[in-house]
This record gives sequence, structure tokens and C-alpha cells, in this order.
Amino acid sequence: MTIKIYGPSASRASRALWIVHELGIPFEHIAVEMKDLKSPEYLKINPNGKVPTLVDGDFKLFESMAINLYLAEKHGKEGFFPASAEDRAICTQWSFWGMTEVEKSLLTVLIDMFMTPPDKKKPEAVAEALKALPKPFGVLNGALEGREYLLGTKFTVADLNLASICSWAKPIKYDFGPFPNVQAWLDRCLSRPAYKAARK
Ligand SMILES: N[C@@H](CCC(=O)N[C@@H](CS)C(=O)NCC(=O)O)C(=O)O
Repeated sequence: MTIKIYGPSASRASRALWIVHELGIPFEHIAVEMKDLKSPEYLKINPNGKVPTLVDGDFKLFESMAINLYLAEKHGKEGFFPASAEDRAICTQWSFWGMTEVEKSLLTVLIDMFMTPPDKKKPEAVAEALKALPKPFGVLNGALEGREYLLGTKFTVADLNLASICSWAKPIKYDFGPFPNVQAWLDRCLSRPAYKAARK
């Protein structure tokens, strides 16, 4: 049965759309509108009233990183979902890390820049978010020293998940000057045809 991915492409659903394109998984995209996320029908699929949601037969799953790790485990090939428990754990590590160390700060800036009317803008919150980002990006820059991807030479679900979070740095024009390895890695990941296809 074809899997279903719920959520507009211009939302965190783009993360799940990227992975299905990357892995060539047949899928149905249900671009449920944000205004319909609290409808009783949608809440039956995802009680959080958020996107993305994955429906795979009778199986329902929310949380973008969980969806992608599940799809990578089920359909990943040629090292995209690594073989060893240690390398798999590294994929989980970077996925959690992106969500806990980077996502909120990037989102604070993104929302303020593009979705907040002038009278509601919060320059202090933006300044605080921008102040927080060099620490995790410094860590990532170090981890990427001398390697093309997080686990070495192969693009894995760790790269896809983390780059999908870090992609928000692009519209806000984050200055990666002090973090050249992050800049090069992010550009490498976001130049993949599957990333571009997911955003159409
Ligand atoms: N941690 C969740 C966050 C999901 C989330 O907040 N999605 C946003 C869209 S990008 C949403 O559905 N917002 C609607 C709302 O909060 O009512 C994930 O990564 O899947």
C-alpha cells in the first residue's frame, strides 16, 4: 500500500518529502492545509494537529525525525541507513541534536523575518536566537572537519535530517563565515535533486 505524507511542502513535511524522493519510495502527498489541522478527521491521524504525519497502511507516525528514521530503516539502501548499531546511533544523535540545539533558534529568526507583522516583531528574541547559534554551529563545524558528510564519505539519513533543519538558515541568510565546513556541507546536501523535488 502506498504511504501517505500529510502536510504542505512549505512546512516540516518537506523533510519527509525529501526522504521519499531520495529513496524513490512511492508515496501519496496530502498537502492538508494548516487551517484544517485541528479538524476531527485530521486529529484522528495526528492528535497533535501538526504536520508532518506519515500513514503506512494501519501504521501512523508523527514527528518529522521519527518519520524519516523509520523510512530510512525500512527503505534505506547502500549505507543511507548505516549497518552498525553505532552508526545508526550517530544518525539518531544528529537528528535529536538538530531538533534540540538548532531548530528553535533558526525558527525564531525565520518566523520573525517572514511571518510576523512589523508591529509584532521581537528583536530581543531574534538577537537571543542569533546569539545561541554559534555554539551548536561551532560543534557541527568541528564534526565536519575533513569529512564530506556526518558519517564520512556517504550521504546518510543523519545528513538529510540535520540539513533539513539547517536549511532554514538559507532564507534568513545566516552568515556561516566562521563555519565554512557547515556552509560547504549544507550546500552539498541542499544541492541534491531530491531536496529540490521535495520543495516543488
Ligand atoms: N516536532 C514536530 C513539529 C511539527 C510542527 O510544529 N509542525 C508545524 C508546521 S511546520 C505545524 O504543524 N504547526 C501547526 C500548529 O502548531 O498548529 C515535527 O518535527 O514533526
